[in-house]
Amino acid sequence: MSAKDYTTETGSGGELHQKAGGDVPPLTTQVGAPVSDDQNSLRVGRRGPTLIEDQAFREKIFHFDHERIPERVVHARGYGAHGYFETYESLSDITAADIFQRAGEKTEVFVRFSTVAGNKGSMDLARDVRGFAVKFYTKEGNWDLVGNNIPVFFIQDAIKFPDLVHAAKQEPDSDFPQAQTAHDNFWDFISLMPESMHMIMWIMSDRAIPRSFRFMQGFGVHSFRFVNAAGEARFVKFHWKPKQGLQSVLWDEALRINGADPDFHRRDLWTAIQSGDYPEWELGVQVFDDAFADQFDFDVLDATKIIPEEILPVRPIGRMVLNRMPDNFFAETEQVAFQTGNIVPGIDFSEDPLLQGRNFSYLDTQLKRLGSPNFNHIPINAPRCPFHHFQQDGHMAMHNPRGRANYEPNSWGGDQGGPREVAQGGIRAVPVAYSGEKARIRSETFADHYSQARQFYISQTPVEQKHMADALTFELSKVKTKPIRLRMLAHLLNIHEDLAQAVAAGLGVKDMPAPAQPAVPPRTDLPESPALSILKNGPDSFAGRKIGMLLTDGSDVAQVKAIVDAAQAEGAMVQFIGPIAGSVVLSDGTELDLDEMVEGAPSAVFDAVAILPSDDQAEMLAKMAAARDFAATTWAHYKFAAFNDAARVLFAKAGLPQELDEGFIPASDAKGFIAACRDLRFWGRKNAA
Ligand code: HDD
Repeated sequence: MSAKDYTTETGSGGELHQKAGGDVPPLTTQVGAPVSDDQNSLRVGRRGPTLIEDQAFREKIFHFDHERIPERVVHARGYGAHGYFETYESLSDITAADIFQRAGEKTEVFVRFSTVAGNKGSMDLARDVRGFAVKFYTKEGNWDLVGNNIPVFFIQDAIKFPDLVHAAKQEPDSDFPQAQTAHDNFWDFISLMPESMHMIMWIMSDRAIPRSFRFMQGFGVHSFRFVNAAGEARFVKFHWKPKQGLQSVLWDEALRINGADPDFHRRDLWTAIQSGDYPEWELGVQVFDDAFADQFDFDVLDATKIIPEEILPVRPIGRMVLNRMPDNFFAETEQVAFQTGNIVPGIDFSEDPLLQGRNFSYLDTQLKRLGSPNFNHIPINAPRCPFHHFQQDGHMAMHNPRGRANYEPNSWGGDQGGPREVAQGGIRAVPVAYSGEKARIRSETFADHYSQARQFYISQTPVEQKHMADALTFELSKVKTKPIRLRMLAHLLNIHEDLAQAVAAGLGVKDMPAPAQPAVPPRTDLPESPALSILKNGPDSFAGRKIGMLLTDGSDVAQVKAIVDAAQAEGAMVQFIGPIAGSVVLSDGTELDLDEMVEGAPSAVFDAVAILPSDDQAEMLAKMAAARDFAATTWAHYKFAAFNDAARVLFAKAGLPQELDEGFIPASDAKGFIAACRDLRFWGRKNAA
């Protein structure tokens, strides 16, 4: 066989190296010329140099060299999905926004979830805020609600955003650490920015390590305005509530998940949507007028504050269903360009100085990232409604004005004159009256930095409070500069004595610093807000969750089937895990294909587990470190487990107590096991420890 035969005629893939024909389209160059050989560049002689006339080669390498675009300066790592928003009822009395006029109407949406600090290739389970950006393709233009899974922000004024992000990302000399705030620069900055304390409580809570995008809330953060057709304006805050309920992982699980599956959140969304288990969120609003704003304890223009739901309930106004993954990640998820400035008639900004600054940043950044002012010509960014304007030319211009007119006013009229302003409706700023001196100034109504931080802390369950203290201790333990740790403790003292003491104890600080000097005295009279706790707002079903079932050859088919059936009835999913990859032969001789081997699937990637070895294989399983770890971490992470008698051999070797607790349920009670799983974790084990 000649060399050419080897690489071209049969190819290295042998018979699988198909040629075009029938249903298989021809491979072509960018301009459509069919390619005869994509294995060998054009060269002189068998071993000679490559020829520059090989356009197919040059075009291919040229394009490859330019495949990358700059990643987002923040929120670089993200994952998107398509879906729709369905309006519950007409809101015409409070907003003219077309999307909220007709009950039952569906509007196409694209959502991108993200982490903030990590680079594009960083892991999903970083302790971080999650972006929750929604593009609504409404009949009157695209409306982007660019929010987070946390309702407050670190800073009050956009001018501090570059400092915040510089401090949070890798340190500039070493370029580490990646995707985490556990380092000196971040806490140095934060400890000098008391306004960040409320947000710090949220990111040190379990909100910053969600189990999946499907189980987290979203918030528009700022106060915006709704404006009705009569021009009457009210403030509005937006909330997304997952129908799936709230759920987070433990920090130790996050660390393990990052190793076992850095794409855990991506995979979760992908798998759920591809299997038809469409995640759903309800959109709710807090609507209030100037009178409410004036009497509220804090400034509604301050993005470091919430309005507790117990004071102003969230009114559900529609639901969002995500039901389709992008065809192509780059084309859609990477190139989608969200802008806070993208509002539609009936929605307006507020004067929140963070929002005002964002409105500049999001437009500006797209030019850097997408390379042309025509980024809205990319299909994912283009409106679905008709659009007409006189903007033209520029790199990659796909839509240019037709006809003679490319300016207005013009006297051409008719077909030639092009579009004109609308006489009614359209985007109109609410005519809010302002006066004052030009000054770089912060309102004194923004001065209370501790009271709502405390309110968040006292609204958590004891388990959640402990997680916050642990998270702060962990992060500050990575800070090498001792005075920074003390500065943080000084702030914590203004939030809650117990929290400060717990962190000080963890850090081995014996001489507690004096409390930080507050701009205004912190309040201790704000009541608990149960809506702020994850554990107080968990799901009432185990639907959408995942069970890891550890099996061996000879595992009892009836036990397996009973749990699979009960899980399916609940809407939960089961993955089969074995000592090695491939399959196991169950007690009745059926061969069951495995999803994972135990080395590749720690218990941390599951919401609950079933451990069902056969009597014969239990000893063998107990000799495997990964299997012992599987059992030990199931226990350590307070997970529910179904088990059989043979599993006790593994449990003994894994160091589990002989006396198991109610979180470990005999496999014979499959329904009881699934019902218990609705609580997600058996916290009784933690309390007993
Ligand atoms: Fe931002 C991206 C959310 C403050 C500047 N931001 C970005 C994304 C989300 C948020 C979800 C990712 C969008 C996507 O998936 O493409 N950002 C927020 C929230 C904030 C916030 C909820 C406070 C309430 N951001 C903020 C400030 C500034 C920016 C104060 C600048 C002054 N944000 C940006 C940016 C990004 C961005 C640089 C990076 C990539 C992009 O916009 O498209 O413009």
